[in-house]
Amino acid sequence: MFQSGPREHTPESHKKKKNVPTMGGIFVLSTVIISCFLWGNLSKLNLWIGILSLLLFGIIGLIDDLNKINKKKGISAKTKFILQLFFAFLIVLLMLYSGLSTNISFPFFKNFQPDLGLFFIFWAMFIIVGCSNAVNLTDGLDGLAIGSLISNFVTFSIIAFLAGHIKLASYLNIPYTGSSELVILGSALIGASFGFLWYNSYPAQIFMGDVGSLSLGACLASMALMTKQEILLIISGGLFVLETMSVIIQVFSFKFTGKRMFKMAPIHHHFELIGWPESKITTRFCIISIILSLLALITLKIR
Ligand code: 57M
Repeated sequence: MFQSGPREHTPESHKKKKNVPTMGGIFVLSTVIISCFLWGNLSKLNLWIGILSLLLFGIIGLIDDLNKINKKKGISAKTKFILQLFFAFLIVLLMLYSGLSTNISFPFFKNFQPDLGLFFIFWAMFIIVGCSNAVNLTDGLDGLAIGSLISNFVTFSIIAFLAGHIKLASYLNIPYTGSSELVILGSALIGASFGFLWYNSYPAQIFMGDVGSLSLGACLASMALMTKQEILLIISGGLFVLETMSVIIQVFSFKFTGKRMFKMAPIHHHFELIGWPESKITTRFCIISIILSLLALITLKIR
């Protein structure tokens, strides 16, 4: 497999990781896609949209990973972002073609479901690109990204089941989205993620690479959108939000005050630099992810 070594100024503990192979996300994606073809109802467009999210964002990650390995530098952030926007636009168009409504549903407020109309396209693109990059930023410690993804895949597999069942959706006052086939996708993602975590747990024998982080993040966002619960993604994916916010705060704080808010961003590096062992950071961050996922599910009952 290929090696992608850490960058300059990387925390000391990461220097010894330069020989860990990356792009393990290729195994995750192929396992998920094969499982969907084996067990999924391929007449369901939303299953294809989930698979397409994995493939399109996986292609971006694959190109970036290969460039990092062969040319020691990934594709430019601008090219990566333009590709992400374009692929997200295609995915959202397919979602609308499949009959997805442009309304947004909020936790706790069952009767407040504003229709965004055409603006929904930009909103959905923001969710997909934002989640994809947030997972990418989070993927900086052994087991951290995949561990927090698993709790989110469980959450949105349960939501896909509930929103795909007319009586249960009506009982919970959530939009019926006919998303039961996404339970197959979610289950495949959970299984493949556990398989990857077996080798990515500390000390990691393999990293997922951008091919894994970008694609799994985009697929999670697509599941949230196709079950009409993307706002819940902000709760259950709160760790990804925290990691991204830590970078934004760090960059703006340094830009406007010349001082860093954190010893290093994303925030998992800050805890490393204050002396927390890597596996303790991962375990505690995954506990937070599990709690946030449970909170997101509990809001379905409080409406
Ligand atoms: C994704 N990639 C890891 C691995 C993984 C703007 C800035 C915040 C960008 C950010 C960045 O470059 N993010 C890219 C993070 C890298 O992991 C590879 O990348 C894939 C995921 N995309 O699958 O192939 C390193 O992370 C470690 N790692 C593990 N275990 C894993 O399971 O230990 C990854 C997975 C791996 C390995 O060391 O090599 C990464 O960190 O690059 N930049 C950063 O995150 C950098 N932060 C920073 O510069 N902060 C600044 C400003 C910009 C906010 C500041 O605080 O002032 C940090 N990352 C590195 N060095 N490597 C710190 C500097």
